[in-house]
Amino acid sequence: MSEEAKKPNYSADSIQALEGMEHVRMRPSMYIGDVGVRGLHHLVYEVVDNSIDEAMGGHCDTISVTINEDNSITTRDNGRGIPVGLHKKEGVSALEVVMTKIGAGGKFDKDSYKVSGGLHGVGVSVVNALSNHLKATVHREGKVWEQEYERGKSLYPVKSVGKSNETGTIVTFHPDESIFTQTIEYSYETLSNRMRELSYLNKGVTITIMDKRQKDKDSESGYVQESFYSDEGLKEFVRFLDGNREQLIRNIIAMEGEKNGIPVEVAMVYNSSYTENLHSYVNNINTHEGGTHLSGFRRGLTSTLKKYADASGMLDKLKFEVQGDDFREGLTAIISVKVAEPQFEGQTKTKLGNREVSSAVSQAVSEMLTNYLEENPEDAKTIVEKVKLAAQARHAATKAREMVQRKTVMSIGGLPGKLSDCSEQDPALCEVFLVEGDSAGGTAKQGRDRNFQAILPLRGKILNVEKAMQHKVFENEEIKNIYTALGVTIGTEEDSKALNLDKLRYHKVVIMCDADVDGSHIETLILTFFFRYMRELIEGGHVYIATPPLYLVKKGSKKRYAWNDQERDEIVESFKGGAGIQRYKGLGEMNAEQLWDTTMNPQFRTLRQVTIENATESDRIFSMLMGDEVPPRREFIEKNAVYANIDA
Ligand code: 0RA
Repeated sequence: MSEEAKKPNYSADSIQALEGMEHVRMRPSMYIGDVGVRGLHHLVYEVVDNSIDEAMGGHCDTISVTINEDNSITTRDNGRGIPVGLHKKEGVSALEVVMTKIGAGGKFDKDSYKVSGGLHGVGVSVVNALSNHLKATVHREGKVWEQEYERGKSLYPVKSVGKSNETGTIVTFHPDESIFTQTIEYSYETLSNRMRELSYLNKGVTITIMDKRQKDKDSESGYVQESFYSDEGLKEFVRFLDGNREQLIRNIIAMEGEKNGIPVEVAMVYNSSYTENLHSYVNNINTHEGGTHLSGFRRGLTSTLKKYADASGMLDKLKFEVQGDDFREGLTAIISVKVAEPQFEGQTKTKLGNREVSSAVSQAVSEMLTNYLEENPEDAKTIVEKVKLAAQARHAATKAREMVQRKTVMSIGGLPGKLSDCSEQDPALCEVFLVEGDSAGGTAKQGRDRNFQAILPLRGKILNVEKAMQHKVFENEEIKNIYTALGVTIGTEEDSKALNLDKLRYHKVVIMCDADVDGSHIETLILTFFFRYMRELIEGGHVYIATPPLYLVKKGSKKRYAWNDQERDEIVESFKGGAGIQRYKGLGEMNAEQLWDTTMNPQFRTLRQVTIENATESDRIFSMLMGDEVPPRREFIEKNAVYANIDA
């Protein structure tokens, strides 16, 4: 299909509204990304985006989102309300046009920063098309107006149902099960995280979320609910993100203003960790792949700090050059820009392409930092010291990193001795299992299909990269083995830490651990490593978690596996008494054939794909989890990753 045909149709007098709406139902992924968990939640963001737009225009300060008992969603705002008057060209109410015409959803005024690319900003009509029922209620012009729809088709003309001296829009929609076949169950956690994020990104707006499926007798409404309001915006966001880290300077450095007509907001702080922690947003959308605003930030930061450090003479004794990433060790920063016509590029369309944004951000950051350094000489000294230490550590790590690289570049001979490789040569067809422990590794090796499945046993607990300096990470034996086995190299011309996946040897990397506390911990450690050092691997959809069964239920020659207690009980019941239950405490308790049948055979296994739902939140949680305590991994997983059940 041509690029043109993939885009939603934005031209005003194009094919009929109906056809547009039907196209959304026919090809929903083109409009909302996918029809899984992500797309389902995207419907809510789409409506809330419109409310946020009202807030950004200064017309709205309160937004609420309610998950109803039946998984329908109600959003409310006190904005101007969707116009209800006659839309001359279409001959129906503007509300009906906004709700039923693809691409007409946008504002009629141009002073808002409505997103026109990426996945957001496709319009409420898309939500309408993908809902089996939607009701819009508008308070405007002294009245309450209403219209309902089924699968995007209006059931009656817009009608007035009462009086009101307020303004605002209320939308209740129920996602269509025939579109969202995987699930229509909303995650409170996911929505709540996004609402918190939005409140930091749009200070002064109160955003409330309520879950009518969950009772809470201590809350005002009797249901689980939270309310977010941020007075200081990004400053508070940075404070929240770094809540589990040790702050190195007295204040959070922040600026807000307009440069070359582009609204720019930045907040940053240094902490005692070794990780760089940058998050960037364009029109409230997290730009995972970065782009011009992020490179502008980096440039401004490097040049300003370098200038200051050089002038201070503190780096005079250093025998090598300080590099860009030295300035970012232990840095947590958020960059948020508003761009009228953003161009999104990259694999996931989350990389900002607009050239003019780079210098705007760079200038803003230079001004902000120059001021701060001048006014806070002690903090300035702390920062330069930190940069110096980072440079020295990097220098020490270079050797270790080169070892990893050199090994990886080598052909078969360089593969780790512990790797049992597969015979297939096409990476797209190959899988590697990272297996906890040598004994389970042995079983997996016997049980696998050696044509396309490779096994890499990992000894015990791998290094906690969250607490280790870079050179320790690259010196770690198990981690070196992972790099080498996967064929992943580090460092490009642009960025010494960037990942190179061109030579990735397996398109599926499966973490296979025991279903016990230790197994969970190891799984978390491996995920932390991937998140910090191979994030692109996760983003590319290459990381999976195997799900070994918890029980074997046996009666005579009848055998069935169960993955949870409920399944176990159902099987026991179906066997009508006399069944024996074996609880698998580890992979090692299964023989090769059982492991193949239940966990490795693509025909019967369930792999859970690891995706990063919210990088900012994941970051915070990894820093917390891998700090000094090791809380249960279950909790962490639920919060951090969306697992798509795939039977691949
Ligand atoms: C079109 C035009 C105007 C506002 C909106 C749509 C609007 C849409 C949504 C969706 C949820 N809440 C919303 N609030 C407003 C401009 C209205 C005017 O010019 O008065």
